[in-house]
Amino acid sequence: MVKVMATAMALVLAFLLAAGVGLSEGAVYKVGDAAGWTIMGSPNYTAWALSKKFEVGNTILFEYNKSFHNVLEVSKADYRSCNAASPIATFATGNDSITIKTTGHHYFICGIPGHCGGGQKVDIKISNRLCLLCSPFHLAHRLSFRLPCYLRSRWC
Ligand SMILES: *[C@@H]1O[C@H](CO)[C@@H](O)[C@H](O)[C@H]1NC(C)=O
Ligand SMILES: *[C@@H]1O[C@H](CO)[C@@H](O)[C@H](O)[C@H]1NC(C)=O
Ligand SMILES: *[C@@H]1O[C@H](CO)[C@@H](O)[C@H](O)[C@H]1NC(C)=O
Ligand SMILES: [Cu+2]
Repeated sequence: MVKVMATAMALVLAFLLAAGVGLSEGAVYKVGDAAGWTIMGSPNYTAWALSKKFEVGNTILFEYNKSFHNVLEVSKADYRSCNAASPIATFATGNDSITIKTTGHHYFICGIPGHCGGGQKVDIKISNRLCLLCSPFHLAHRLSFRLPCYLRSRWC
């Protein structure tokens, strides 16, 4: 009996993991929401990023007028100092979709002189603590269970 229950629980957990991962994978976040990637109105991209719960597999969309801006993925040091001279990757189409494949910080700045210093920079952070647990909590959250929601906010 105990064995049957353990097997059933393992199956449920496996289902939740699979479903949770599947749900989060397709999400697209447009940087700055309606404002997009700009210096007009000085959007606070730090506050924007903090308001999201990014997960591996999410897509970050930078929408901007390419006559005035670009997107450089940079190191932490270059993000801090707004150094545009040695980017890890450069995007310049004006409509760049970047899928985040790893946990940790992903730093992006605008490479046009003065823009990063003026705040056109964003730190996309994907937490790596107890990652496997996040997916079922994510699903449970969508299904409106309150307790997993609390646990998730503490652990993920
Ligand atoms: C942007 O938002 C962050 C987080 O809320 C805050 O710490 C920071 O002071 C804000 N920056 C500006 C320039 O308002
Ligand atoms: C970008 O800005 C230039 C100059 O204001 C304008 O002519 C052009 O139409 C804009 N492009 C887009 C895609 O908004
Ligand atoms: C940007 O690309 C997305 C698809 O990746 C598309 O839905 C959207 O309309 C595009 N926006 C512009 C301004 O071209
Ligand atoms: Cu710019």
